[in-house]
Amino acid sequence: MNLNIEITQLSTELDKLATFTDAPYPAVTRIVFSEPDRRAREWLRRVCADADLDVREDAIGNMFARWPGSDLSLGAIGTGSHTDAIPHSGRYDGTVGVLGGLEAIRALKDAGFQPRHSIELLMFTSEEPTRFGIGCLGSRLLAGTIEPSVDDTYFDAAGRSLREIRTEAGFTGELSTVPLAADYYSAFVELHIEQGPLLEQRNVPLGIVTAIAAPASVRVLVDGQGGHAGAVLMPARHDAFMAAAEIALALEAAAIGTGAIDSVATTGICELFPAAVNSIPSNVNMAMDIRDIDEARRDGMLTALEVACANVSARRGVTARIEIINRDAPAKCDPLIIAALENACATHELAFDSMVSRAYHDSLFMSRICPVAMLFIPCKNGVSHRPEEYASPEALEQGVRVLAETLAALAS
Ligand code: HGY
Ligand code: MN
Ligand code: MN
Repeated sequence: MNLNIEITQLSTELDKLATFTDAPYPAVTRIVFSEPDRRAREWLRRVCADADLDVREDAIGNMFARWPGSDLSLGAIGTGSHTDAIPHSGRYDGTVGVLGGLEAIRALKDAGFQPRHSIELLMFTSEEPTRFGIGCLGSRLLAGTIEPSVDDTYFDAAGRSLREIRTEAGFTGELSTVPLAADYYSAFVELHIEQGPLLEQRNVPLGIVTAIAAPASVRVLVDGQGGHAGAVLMPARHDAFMAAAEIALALEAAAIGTGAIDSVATTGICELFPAAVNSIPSNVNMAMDIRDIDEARRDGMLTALEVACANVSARRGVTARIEIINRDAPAKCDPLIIAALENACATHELAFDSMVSRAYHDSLFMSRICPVAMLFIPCKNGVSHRPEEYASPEALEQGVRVLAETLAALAS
């Protein structure tokens, strides 16, 4: 299909979206339901309405912009991603899938394409775990993989509940209305930056994702004995931080020890109490991110963490509790959608690599209710979650073009 991708307009929109931020240029911070997030949502509603799409939002703030097809009895073809951004990050993570998806739809409309299946653009609420400690909140609720009761059990760092915060942002329906019927979508395709260096290193313009890694995140709460940094002698100490440090190192050893390159583990949060230089830490709160494309290996790392907590607790006279925040299965991408992406690449004579996604995405949870696949574009030096994050206009154009071609094939 002869598609005209308006890359200048897309780049302008990506730059506009980046102005909704709590961090100074060029960084982006857009935490879910914060002021920048709410202004970004308002802007995105307008931009979707300007493209003559039917826009609605659900009780958690997932946004749906629909291009009705000729046969409304068919499951829609979904595309989209997220616009929330972790602190001091970049302007392409997630937004490429939302605004690139919108541009793909506009290009199809301009080319006179008539979809049989409706095509629907999604902007998922809270893909990042920043505010509530768990990622993909909007897509998890859409897929029914977490209970609506999280409305009153998820709290942000200020102790405010999800219900209170989302209601204040104007989303007042019940979360029980969010889950979608299994046949609501017949396919979902997400365009995203690779967030890794492989495509750029191999000089390949596109990546077709075959599987998405299985993420788990846990809290480890260590309780020891505090005391005076000078008066308590070493043999008498039950230092919570030294125990926590051993546990964190044990987790790293477990990830390296699987021998598989897909095993990764990170201790991303470590809060000491009372956090005074001359006071032995009495309590430590850690949060750990554990992933692998192979679920059994991922669970092996969780078991190793449990063993380390028990051994270190016994030896150091502390207690270490593990709280599982999430422990998700991986996703296999759908062969038919992968084939449609491959055909679209061939149509436009664009090379691609087949690859796994080590980052999780909303597609991971959409895979619980419909067939999914993802299309990656390169990002400079593989950098993401940092202000230097960058995707070139050429990479964007190629990604949007193949996405549009794929959506047309799936919606015909
Ligand atoms: O952490 C992730 O994989 C995603 O970028 N939120
Ligand atoms: Mn991210
Ligand atoms: Mn993302």
